[in-house]
Amino acid sequence: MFEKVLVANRGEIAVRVMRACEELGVATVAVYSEADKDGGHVRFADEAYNIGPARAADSYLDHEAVVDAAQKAGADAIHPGYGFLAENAEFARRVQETDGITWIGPAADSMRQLGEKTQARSLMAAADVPIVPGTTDPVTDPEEVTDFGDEYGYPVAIKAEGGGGGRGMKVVRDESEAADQLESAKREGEAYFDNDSVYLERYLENPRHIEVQVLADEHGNVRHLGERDCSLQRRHQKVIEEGPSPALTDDLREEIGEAARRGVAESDYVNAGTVEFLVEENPEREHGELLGADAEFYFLEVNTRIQVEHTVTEELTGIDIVKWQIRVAAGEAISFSQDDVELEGHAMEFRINAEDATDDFAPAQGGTLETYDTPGGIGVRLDDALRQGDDLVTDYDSMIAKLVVHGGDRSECITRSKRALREYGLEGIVTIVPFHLAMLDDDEFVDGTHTTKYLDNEIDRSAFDEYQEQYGTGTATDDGDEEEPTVTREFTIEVNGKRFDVDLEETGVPRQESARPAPTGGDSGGGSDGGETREAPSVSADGEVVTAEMQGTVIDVDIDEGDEVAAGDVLLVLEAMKMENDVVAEFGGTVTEVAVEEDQSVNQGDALVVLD
Ligand code: MV4
Repeated sequence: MFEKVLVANRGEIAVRVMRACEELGVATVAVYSEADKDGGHVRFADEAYNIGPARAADSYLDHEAVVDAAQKAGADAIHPGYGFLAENAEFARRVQETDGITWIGPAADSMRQLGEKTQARSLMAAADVPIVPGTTDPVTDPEEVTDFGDEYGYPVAIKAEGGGGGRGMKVVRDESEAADQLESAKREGEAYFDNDSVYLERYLENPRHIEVQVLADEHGNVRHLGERDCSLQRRHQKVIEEGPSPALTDDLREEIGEAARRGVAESDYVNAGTVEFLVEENPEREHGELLGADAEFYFLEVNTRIQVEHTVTEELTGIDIVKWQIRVAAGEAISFSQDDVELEGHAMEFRINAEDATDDFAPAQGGTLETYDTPGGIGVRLDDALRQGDDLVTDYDSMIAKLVVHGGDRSECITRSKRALREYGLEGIVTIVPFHLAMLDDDEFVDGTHTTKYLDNEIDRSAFDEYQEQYGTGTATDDGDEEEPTVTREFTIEVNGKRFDVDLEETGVPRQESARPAPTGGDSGGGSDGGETREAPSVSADGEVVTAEMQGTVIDVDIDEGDEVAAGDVLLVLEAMKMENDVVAEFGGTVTEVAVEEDQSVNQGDALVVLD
């Protein structure tokens, strides 16, 4: 077994891998960019190395920087997580060829072979795995497209050889579109994947996305760990994944699982991977009716890495997939048989993205986790790397956590998921938690008849606004009414001996720049003291206004007018949320006005100091 593993990733997956290492008695090394210097994965690791600036290309994607850090740390293995370098065959080879460091993942050659979609299709066909009717050789001429359409019918999918995810696919609805779509697919393939080869498939109008977790070792053992249904996607991004699929009969489930195992056994694939399939949905299928062994399913692609949603399989089987990745890379044999793999109950994973579902899932532009109360209790797992007070890092993807819920069956899983999502106290950053609660009340989703098109083309989005209104957290995104920002404050009140948690909204809190006196009274009946009117501190001096980031009480003023301060100097201390918060100068300058004094209460946005 390894002594020390460097995790070449960030956020929740980095912590996930470190937890597996810790249980195996393996030391952990984190790498971080400037943007992540206060990151949760840095806190979690035994040691951490700065590998560059925020830009991923200069840090998390920098092959040499990662290998250098591993050598500096004396790591004897590298785990890539998902995203970043996880499916980069060139990096896998770079690590494989570095003495003393083992790559935790499939061999570079396997990545390359299965990453080329036509090679993958040929290999699967050889293993008697159904592939979508189409070509396994590239096509170059519009005639080939129209001949295919004449033989198999339209629509026809033109796919980039190097494609995957949501990129590199064009749909030809009739022969008149063939030439343009072929040209476009080749251009996109060249631009995105540096490979203009494209191939054809019959286009499936209503597919479900079913994927099978596989695990293989160097001793010829290949296991499948059941399927996950990832049909709820938005613009090719999965949002809720679950298992087992609510649409499959056990017969069809068994067929698909075995096909995945066969396909992987056909190649010399080693380590964890996922075989993706498209299953043709029956649009007339009623609630409770399942897709049987007569349903058509086809190989789509192989993901040669651990996936975000591996957690669903772990909760269903009790198998720690990441620990097995590490053991297999260290040369160990899989200790369980295929018959030992049993799926219990039902599990769902909710991706907690810092996005505003009422604003077309616009990613949050920033924010601080003022409140971070995590859900718990039976069947509730939270994979994250966050703690209260963390600032949102917006340099990378918007997913900040994964809520994974397990129940005895799908109904209990849904009920428990609603409970856990409502428990999740996330103030200061807008997230899609309200969206998830809306989905758990959506008939199509609850019936399990949604396909990969449902979220993009069919759902009624008005529910998102309603749920965000009721469960919304964090800073409201641009509501267009810049002049009247709203601050929500939580209070606990006691009436006749019974305690109630109430949210009070204060509208018209002064903006950061213009420290106007707060409205006397206003519709919230006053400020933090809940009833009297109060004057917010007002300033008139020239310079930048330093304002309160949160409601609180000034407990220490460290400067006077005329003082020279440098960036980072503490100007005053604000007591809020039972913590002492230093208010520091973000730039050097002269204090031209001090608008507050000790023991004064302030609201979020109130002027504190003016710096010139
Ligand atoms: C398809 C398809 C229908 N027919 N291929 C989307 C990106 C890439 N992973 C393959 N994808 C698809 N390939 C044929 N022959 C529909 C999709 C597709 C899709 C697949 C899985 C999950 C979500 C999807 C969203 C849109 C389209």
